[in-house]
Amino acid sequence: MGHYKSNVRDLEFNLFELFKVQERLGKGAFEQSDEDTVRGVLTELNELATGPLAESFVEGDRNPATFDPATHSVTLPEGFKKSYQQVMDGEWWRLSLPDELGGYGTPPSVIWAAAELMLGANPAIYMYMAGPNFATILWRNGTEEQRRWAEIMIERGWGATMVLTEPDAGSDVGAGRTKAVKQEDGSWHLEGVKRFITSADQDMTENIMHLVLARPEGPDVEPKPGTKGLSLFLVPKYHFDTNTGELGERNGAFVTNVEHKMGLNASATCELTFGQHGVPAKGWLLGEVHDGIAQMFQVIEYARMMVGTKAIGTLSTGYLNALEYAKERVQGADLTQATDKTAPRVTITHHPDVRRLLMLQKAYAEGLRSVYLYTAQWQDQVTQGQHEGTDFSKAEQINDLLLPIVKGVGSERAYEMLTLSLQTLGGSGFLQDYPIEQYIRDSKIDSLYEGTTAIQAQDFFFRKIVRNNGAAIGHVAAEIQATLEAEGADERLKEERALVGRALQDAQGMLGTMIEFLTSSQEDVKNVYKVGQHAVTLLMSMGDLLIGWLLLRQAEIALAALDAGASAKDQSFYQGKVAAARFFAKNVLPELTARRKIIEAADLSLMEVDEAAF
Ligand code: ST9
Ligand code: FAD
Repeated sequence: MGHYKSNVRDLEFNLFELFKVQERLGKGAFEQSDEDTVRGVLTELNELATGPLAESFVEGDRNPATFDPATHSVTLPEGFKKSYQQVMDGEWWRLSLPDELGGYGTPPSVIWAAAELMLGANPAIYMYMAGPNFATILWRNGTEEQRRWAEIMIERGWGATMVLTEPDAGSDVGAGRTKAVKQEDGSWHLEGVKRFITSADQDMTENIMHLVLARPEGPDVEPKPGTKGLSLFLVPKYHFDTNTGELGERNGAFVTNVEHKMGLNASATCELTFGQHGVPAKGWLLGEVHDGIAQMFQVIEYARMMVGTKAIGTLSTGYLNALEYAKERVQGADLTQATDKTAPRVTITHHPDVRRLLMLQKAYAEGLRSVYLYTAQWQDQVTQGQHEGTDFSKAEQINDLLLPIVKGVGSERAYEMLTLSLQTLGGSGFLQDYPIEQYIRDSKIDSLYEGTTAIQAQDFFFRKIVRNNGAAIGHVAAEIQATLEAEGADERLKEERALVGRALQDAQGMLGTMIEFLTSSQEDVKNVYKVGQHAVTLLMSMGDLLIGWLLLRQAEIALAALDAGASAKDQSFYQGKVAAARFFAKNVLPELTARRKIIEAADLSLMEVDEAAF
């Protein structure tokens, strides 16, 4: 058996029982999909994920991507390349393409459920599959000729990268100095050094299209500071015939280093140098100058969702591995017989503390899965609206609001809970005989790249709530309130409903206080520090609230299914849903009250501490 333990039953539960994707299938943008095709996609991908994809997960870790400085090239381990080829040959990347580029008309919620299987089994492989997906950015924003390039990228299975970060420009992308100088033939020559670029070289595809943010320079270009002065350039590794895609000369973008990392070792993280090796690094502007950051955010939004889903998928397999171990490991006597030295030894699932560890992991894994799929079902509505020409702005705003929760909360909680997965195994968890130590190393990156948690928290508060005048968050709060006040709600969940209600009040209280801090910063600018200090607490609390609410909705469905006489196989599944909702409501949600008090008591003392005193 490979390392990867999927949870297709829970994916189907979310898609069909909770978010009712079947009601959106077979019409409009999703004309081509029906319930059978969706279940078929999950079944087939599950086989691929648990088999060939999972197979090279360990090999990719123990034999990281290697770099040859003489040829500026990266080589990946053979087993890993085989897994990549299998998923590419299956054309699974088509799932996320629009119809006109050969997609299947699959709803985003189904695409993300499918993505969880690949990301949980072998995330680095998924990340190398960026080419066809990033081609859609050319398709959406490019000239007619660049749209042909998009087709070529897909037809020939090229790789692709997103290139923002520089040594002095990480979170602060606008500090980037890489420049692009306009040439008479309409192309641009790029000069500069980018770092930490994922998949900037590999030996699996014939070409790589780099999507690079650089500062344009030319007689008719007005320089602008910060992110608004950046443009997006298409910089291929090899030049190519723009009709046929046939490769030409090597372009002057060379990988000049590959990082040695804590985890995710199969994914090559590269320094990428432009125009410093005697060959100009030629790029072509996408769309208009200074549109770069907005265009790049089309990629970033997708990638932030991907990172959250990766973290959550990893937590799920971590939990299921821990559960399997706990069911078999015999150690100690039942606590009620602890003083009887002759009492029979029991499996560790009998110990209250192990149950605490397991139920926390389960509640977060299944709650967070619902959070990303709840987000994705708003993306379904965006896609449908775009197709029908109807107003989809509400769905778009709610999706935007939820992305920092999927990314920021998903990555932080997954990492935290994975340490509990490891803890469940005792000393064995520390060994490489089990996958959990690798899960922890591989998932730590998720709270860092694509914007650290602090950046997600600020995005959530300033852009997604304040700038949106609270419209999207107001809508989500109203949905939660509707669940709490629903007529005929199950009495057996009365206590849990009250606890979710209390958490909603606490979260609203936190937000109200943070808005007061912001408002008062107009009089004393330093008050904005209070927002900065507590933005992550707010983000995490909103995440917990969403999880508690979605687990409650899951429990309501589960109780109804049990009442209706669920099959023997499904009974434990549904009982588990009720147990997770109860546990989370009673053991996690009350923490929000304390966090609210902490935020209400915020002051500036932290900012007044002399740096030397740290
Ligand atoms: C990275 C990559 O880390 C990690 C790995 C990636 C691997 C990719 C692999 C993908 C695989 C795909 C596989 C597909 C397989 C398919 C299979 C299918 C089944 N939303 O606030 P301002 C824009 S990459 C939207 O003033 P500052 C907006 O245009 C590196 N847009 O910002 C705005 O203008 P306006 C990641 C947003 O103070 C403009 O920016 N690095 C948003 O100038 C300026 O906004 C980072 O993420 C948003 N949320 O700059 C950097 N926010 O306001 C993190 C901004 O007029 N740092 N815009 O609309 C930040 O995000 C900063 O906050 C900052 C600040 C740079 C935006
Ligand atoms: P810094 O920005 O220096 O942050 C350091 C600390 O300060 C963090 O805790 C951060 O939260 C905090 N901080 C910084 N600014 C603020 C602020 N304004 N408010 C509050 N806190 C703040 N980049 C790409 O362009 N393409 C890629 O493909 C890519 N892949 C990557 C793969 C890996 C494995 C890694 C490690 C990085 C990758 N990156 C990529 C870069 C990644 O996006 C950055 O590392 C990330 O955005 C953070 O930037 P930084 O590392 O410079 O940290």
